[in-house]
Amino acid sequence: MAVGVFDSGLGGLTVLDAAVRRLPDVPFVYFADSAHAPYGVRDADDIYDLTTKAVSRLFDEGCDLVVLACNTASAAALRRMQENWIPRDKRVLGVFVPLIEAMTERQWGDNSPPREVAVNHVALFATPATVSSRAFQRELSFRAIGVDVEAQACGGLVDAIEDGDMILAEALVRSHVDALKRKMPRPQAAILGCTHYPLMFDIFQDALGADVRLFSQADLVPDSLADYLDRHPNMLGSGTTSKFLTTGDPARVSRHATSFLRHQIIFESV
Ligand code: DGN
Repeated sequence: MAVGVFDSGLGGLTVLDAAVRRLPDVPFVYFADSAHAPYGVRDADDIYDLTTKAVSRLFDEGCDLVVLACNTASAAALRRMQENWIPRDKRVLGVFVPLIEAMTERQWGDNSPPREVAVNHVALFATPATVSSRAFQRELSFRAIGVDVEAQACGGLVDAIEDGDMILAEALVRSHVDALKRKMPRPQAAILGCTHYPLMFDIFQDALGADVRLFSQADLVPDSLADYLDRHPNMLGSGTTSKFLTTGDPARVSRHATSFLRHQIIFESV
């Protein structure tokens, strides 16, 4: 049994790549719903339908555990899926909780009441759908009080990264950081709330300034996945090799993924 990793496009590869380095013996199946990307401009029902379809496909591949390496899907679909859709013998994990646990310095699964934390001026950079869902603020409110979150919807950034247009992507990062700073001049920490954005980590850090602590899911999710697998070894088997599926054109997606991660990745059609 492999672990499933889902994203609407290539962004989840930033999480997958780090997870493969952290868990080299675990086989993964990556699903990129490239034909329907970006999700960040779709409505919540649409995102729910597309996400459940993709996750079903990963279940069919034998993945009992699926990571939604997509904040937009985690924000718009995960709670609804957990309420009434996921079969008893399967698990679907999102990418918000590891981020919030790191930011609030909590151990995995610490369900004690919300409390004051060290960082209280936080910038959130995410897709328009993630920002308008306010899912980050909701999850944060279960764990921390008194945190002022200023969110910046980074319109256009996922498209620029998917197209490999790094000049446009850099210009967009700088203009979105400027827009955020007009609303919150001195954030203490910043959250990259989209799995595409770790590819622009250095540009975000440069635009924000070295004193702003930047949290990226590519750094945090692999450790929490390793921790989860330690506690749930039944979610894992052996014997499969990793594979990459896409609803888009596999040649084009493979080309972009390869230049994205700087090593060869070959996608197959779903
Ligand atoms: N990588 C996805 C996320 O984390 O939100 C981007 C989603 C999209 O399609 N815009």
